[in-house]
Amino acid sequence: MKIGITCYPTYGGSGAMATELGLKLAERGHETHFISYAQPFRFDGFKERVYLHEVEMEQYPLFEHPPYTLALAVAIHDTVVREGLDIIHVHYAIPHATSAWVALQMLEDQAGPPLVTTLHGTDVTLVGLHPSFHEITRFSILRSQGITAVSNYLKEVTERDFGVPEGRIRVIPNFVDTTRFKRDRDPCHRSSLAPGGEKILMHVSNFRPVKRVVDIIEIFAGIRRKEPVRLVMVGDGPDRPKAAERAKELGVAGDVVFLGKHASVDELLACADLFIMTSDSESFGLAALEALSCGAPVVGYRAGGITEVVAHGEAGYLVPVGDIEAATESALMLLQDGKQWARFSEAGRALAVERFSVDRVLPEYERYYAEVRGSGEPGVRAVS
Ligand code: GMT
Repeated sequence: MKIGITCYPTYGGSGAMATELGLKLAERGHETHFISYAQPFRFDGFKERVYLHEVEMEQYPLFEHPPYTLALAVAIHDTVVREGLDIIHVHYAIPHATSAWVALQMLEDQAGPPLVTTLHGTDVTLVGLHPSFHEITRFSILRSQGITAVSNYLKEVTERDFGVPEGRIRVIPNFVDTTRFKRDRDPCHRSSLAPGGEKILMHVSNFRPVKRVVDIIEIFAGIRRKEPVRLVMVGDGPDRPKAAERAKELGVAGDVVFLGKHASVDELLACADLFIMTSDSESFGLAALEALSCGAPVVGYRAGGITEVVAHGEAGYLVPVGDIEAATESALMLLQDGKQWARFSEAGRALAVERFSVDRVLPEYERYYAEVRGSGEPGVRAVS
């Protein structure tokens, strides 16, 4: 199959997942065409059957906000025509589902490939709810021949808040490459991240307000009082300065490392003893899954779809949003009890392998593509 994939190339779960999916599909013999405004951050090096079509955008002084949505529509349209795509798969509804719909309309009487939209999170739970986006997001989701959501939670929220009829959304969870995301890698960065042999607490995100990274610093300070531990913060975003400032105020800045954005998080997660995720909303929590695959138990807030990923009391602990004390205690319990830690570490790895591995999830996408393609409606005309 020739598959067109549109995603945000920037640091974030939806772009990471879309890229991993495209690369894995190519490994399985499909042809992947990424259509994006830059090279997706997890796509490096030459890969057979993988192509990148960059969205060209003309700068013009009149445009304070260049119309990216239109430029993307043209890029998708041109790629469909030139490459003869069998399917278009867009990740994150805004504005990708809309651009793809416009692209297919531009084909006029020609039959176009079906459009699959994967909902990832804030496209539905936050940004998509804003009055300036709600109606167009709803329209574009419903015009997609296939709609997937990364968790049951996200499916239910979409049905409720966007009036998507039951049965139209297929839940296909995110997946992890368990051969790459694993413990005990060589070379290991443990000695440079924790030169004193301390335990390593790790967080990976884009540091947006939804991630509540300041809470992580407070939880860490509580743990640090009782255990020799270092905090490794991977990623970057608007709340990084606030987190750094809080670390200084609490006197723990010396034990907090802000690494910035890293594409190879697998190398870093392989050294984590504990992963921490304090989002107040999380449709899935891809970074938590990648940590579990590396044998790092997860401590986090019980928010949205993360409960479908982290088995509470088996592979980690999920506490109420904002309960810094409970998160601190849970983390300490795991760090101080080697036997419990080993049990949780093993259970998390098993969960990743059995439920979320490439071999388990990728065929679900292949089957769904086949289903959507066989649905009879060529191109864009299918309506809810
Ligand atoms: O929705 C977002 O915040 C953006 C997106 C991203 O690109 O980082 O994250 C979402 O998609 C990920 C991949 O499916 C999920 O693992 C994250 O849980 C989800 N983020 C939120 O729901 C906050």
